[in-house]
Amino acid sequence: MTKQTPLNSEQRPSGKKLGSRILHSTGAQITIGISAAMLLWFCCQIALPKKNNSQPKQSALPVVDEISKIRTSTVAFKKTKVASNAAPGTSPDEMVWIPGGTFSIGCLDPRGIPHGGDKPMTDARPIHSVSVDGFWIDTTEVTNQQFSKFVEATKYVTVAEIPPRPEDFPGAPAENLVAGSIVFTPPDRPVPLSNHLQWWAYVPGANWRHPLGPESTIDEKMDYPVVQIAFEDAVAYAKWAGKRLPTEAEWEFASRGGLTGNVYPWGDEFCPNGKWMANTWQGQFPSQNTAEDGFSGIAPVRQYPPNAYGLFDVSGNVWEWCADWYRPDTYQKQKNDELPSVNPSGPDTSFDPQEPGILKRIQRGGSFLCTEQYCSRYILGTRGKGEVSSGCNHVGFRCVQNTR
Ligand SMILES: [Ca+2]
Ligand SMILES: [Ca+2]
Repeated sequence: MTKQTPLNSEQRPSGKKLGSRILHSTGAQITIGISAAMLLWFCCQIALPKKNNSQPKQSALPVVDEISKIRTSTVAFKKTKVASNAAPGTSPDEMVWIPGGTFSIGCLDPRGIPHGGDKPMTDARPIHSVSVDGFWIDTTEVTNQQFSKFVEATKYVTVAEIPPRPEDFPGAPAENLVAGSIVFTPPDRPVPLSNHLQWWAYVPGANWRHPLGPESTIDEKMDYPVVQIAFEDAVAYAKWAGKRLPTEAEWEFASRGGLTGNVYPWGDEFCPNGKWMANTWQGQFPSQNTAEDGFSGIAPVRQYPPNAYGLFDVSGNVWEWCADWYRPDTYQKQKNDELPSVNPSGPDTSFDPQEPGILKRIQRGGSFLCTEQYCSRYILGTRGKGEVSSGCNHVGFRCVQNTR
């Protein structure tokens, strides 16, 4: 077991360990089997793997604590240079052309700014220059309607719909090897934010068709983003659609809308002129959701103003898978020229010191569960991460495409 500090929003449950523990648990309710001892959480997310993954070779991390350096530094964001690449043809349906260019990726320590939260976001530094070529990007998160067409055409079965295999969880009681996924289950009273078990549960039968469990449905929610999607599910959809997942550099370039160092996709103020710009969380997390922004859960796409590139919901609503493996030192390596900074695709291994051995890809933008009390990753430049085999009811994706 990884050494664990008191749980906080920088931590998330170990996918493999959580899955293993759940599946090994006994008793009528599978969620009882989750215990804090094997949880490592990150932001508002949780993980359940389909199978044991082999861990890529890991390299040592530099000791980086540059918070004070960043705060006192004049180094920040160099002006974004948007390329003049014309779109190579007419836009594919519901996509927009991003001409690419050079921009400063990452974020400053957001602590102290309104809605900035209490996390230093050290893995989003050093801020450094990155260049990306032009690409098309979906204007919205992939919707249930879009994903339904994919499933109808291919008969694709998502990870959450497949029962865990006994060989992947040796010794687990057969009755625990049931298909399902992770669902936000808020307590009815305030709870310390140190124990994520109080608002997450593994729900048998939860999947993209039934995001909150077997009784839930998407029948009237075709314009909502699809959720309960593992990384490989998103990749399969993208391939079918002739698209791919964005790199985190592409995602961030597009989300900044041509601006420089903006805190949010729309600018630097969370609610300019009192207007809600994204679906996040208001109230005391996780028990009180005042939904002042209009939605207590996921919103249909396009309910808030788009950014300057016409992208909706890049911050908030649902997290969005990106193609890159997660490592906390990716940006340092890019800055050091140990990794490319032109069309960067991230490291070739995954490593999260909070959960060594768990394979994670990048997720971006935060979700309807994000709040400065717990996870402020609606702030641009911040980086999320998710265990690759895990879905959740606040994780979705959008796609990119290079040419028509
Ligand atoms: Ca909301
Ligand atoms: Ca989003």
